[in-house]
Amino acid sequence: MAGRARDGGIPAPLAWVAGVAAVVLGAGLGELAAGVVAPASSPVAGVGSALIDVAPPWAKDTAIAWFGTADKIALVGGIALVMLVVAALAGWLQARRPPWGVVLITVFGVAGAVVAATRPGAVPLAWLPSVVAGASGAVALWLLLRLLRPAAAASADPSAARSPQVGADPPDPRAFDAGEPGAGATAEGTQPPSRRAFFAWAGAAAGAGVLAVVVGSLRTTAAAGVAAARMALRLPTPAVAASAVPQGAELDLPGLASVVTPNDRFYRIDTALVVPEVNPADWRLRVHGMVAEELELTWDELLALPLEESWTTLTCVSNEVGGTLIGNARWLGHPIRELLARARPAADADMVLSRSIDGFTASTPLEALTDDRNAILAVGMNGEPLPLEHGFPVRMVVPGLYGYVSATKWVTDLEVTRFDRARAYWTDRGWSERGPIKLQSRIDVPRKAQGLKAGDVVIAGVAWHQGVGVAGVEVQIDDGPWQEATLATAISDDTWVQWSLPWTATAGDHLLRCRATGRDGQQQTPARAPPAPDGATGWHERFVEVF
Ligand SMILES: Nc1nc2c(c(=O)[nH]1)N[C@H]1C(S)=C(S)[C@@H](COP(=O)(O)O)O[C@H]1N2
Ligand SMILES: [Mo]
Repeated sequence: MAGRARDGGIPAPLAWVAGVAAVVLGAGLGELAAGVVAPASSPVAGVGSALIDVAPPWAKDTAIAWFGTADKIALVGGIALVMLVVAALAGWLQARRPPWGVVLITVFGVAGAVVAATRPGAVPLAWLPSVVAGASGAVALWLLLRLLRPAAAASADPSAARSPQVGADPPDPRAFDAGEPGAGATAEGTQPPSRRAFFAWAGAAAGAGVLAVVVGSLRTTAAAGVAAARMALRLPTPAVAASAVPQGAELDLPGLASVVTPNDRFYRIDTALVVPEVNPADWRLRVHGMVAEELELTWDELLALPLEESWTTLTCVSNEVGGTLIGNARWLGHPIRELLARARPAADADMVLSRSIDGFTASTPLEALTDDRNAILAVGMNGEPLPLEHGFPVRMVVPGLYGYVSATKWVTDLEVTRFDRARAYWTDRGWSERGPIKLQSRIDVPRKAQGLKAGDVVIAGVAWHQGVGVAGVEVQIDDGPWQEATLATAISDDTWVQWSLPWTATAGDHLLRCRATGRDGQQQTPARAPPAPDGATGWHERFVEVF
């Protein structure tokens, strides 16, 4: 009987409910606080961002392979799930071994605060939302279980409920009434509090938590002055305009990726769980390191420089053969080579380490930024200011290199250095130091689950070899001869190009394959390689069923 008195006799499911309700309230208040302080200081976002940074490369690959660009939603969902499990555990601990449940929640709050405060770019109050979350969760759990204790003790030993001496944590039945939440003590002080009151309070706590999340996210949106600043922007007219999309560049086939990718359909890959909000008025770019002259550039100074437009197809190194982590846009920006010419890099420098406001870094060969390709500090994408998630206000775009070694979004710092002196974000995680984009081609149509009817159809897709250009694409149907597809007109050697081949499809199962040839004569290798460490290779194959 002594053991029963110590654990208060609270059934485990009630303890779990108490834990979950307390943590939902705490997490909700934490998100609300983050809405006021800074979105990136949210406990969930802070822990998520830290997880992204410490995750081993295989975990990142798996996340992208499983969830694609929904990897962040999956991560947040995973964190929420873990939090619920920990919450239930905390409830159970607090019922069985007080005060360890409260301690557990407090420890998580403190850990969250440390993580949030030490993130790159953390605001001074970044620790606050986690402290709010931990403290309110811990207090809520303690109060909720106090509600149950007299009831549990009463059901274990009716006479004991009237004695305040029962249990390690002497409950005061008078303080907790069986009535409505907030009703306070009534005359019937010796009545054991009911579970109804517990459920009402637990429900109220969880409901308040959910409400706080909603209000917190509204606050965040309202506070997004950066989005408003972006909307109000008008970009200068380019000093050098991009070529128009040539006639015949767009085959306009249903299911085929359009030759220009609209901004809202452009793939997004980055480590930023919360999109950094950089106000153009506060933006600065520092150019420093192995240079004769350090530079600092403001937004107004950048816009006053001659801006050039160019077409570049951006590609992610994580793109699998046949994958969709690739897009083509018309970028507006100032050539990085001009800035570097002003800064005058040392003769033995061979790399530029670009850094974003959130601490991400990329190592780009100095040569790729000083030769005559269109390596730019971009401010515009398809005729608009960069969307926030694509690096507003300023990012890098470098034709011919995978994004992880060149396309730094929210860029604020260029350090001229050497490959043997500094390492970039993904290089530290096992990816190749350099990342030239590999020659690739992809079949877009016919689609797998299309329900293709026998007869005349078109096989079509895209091919790319940025910086070099694509000379041709061949298609093989089943194990027949390789047939030359017709290339659409390429916008430039830095963009992908569409291709097509008419096919009289016969009923049955078929295997389609494609391979490209570069303008330099290189043929796309059939050797299959995974994305890590420097980009996938192999031929894209697609099975189709024809009825
Ligand atoms: N600040 C920052 N910039 C970044 C990244 C990042 O994680 N953080 N990811 C890079 C990678 S891996 C790619 S493929 C491109 C993707 O650019 P997009 O999201 O605009 O398509 O951004 C690059 N720039
Ligand atoms: Mo990438």
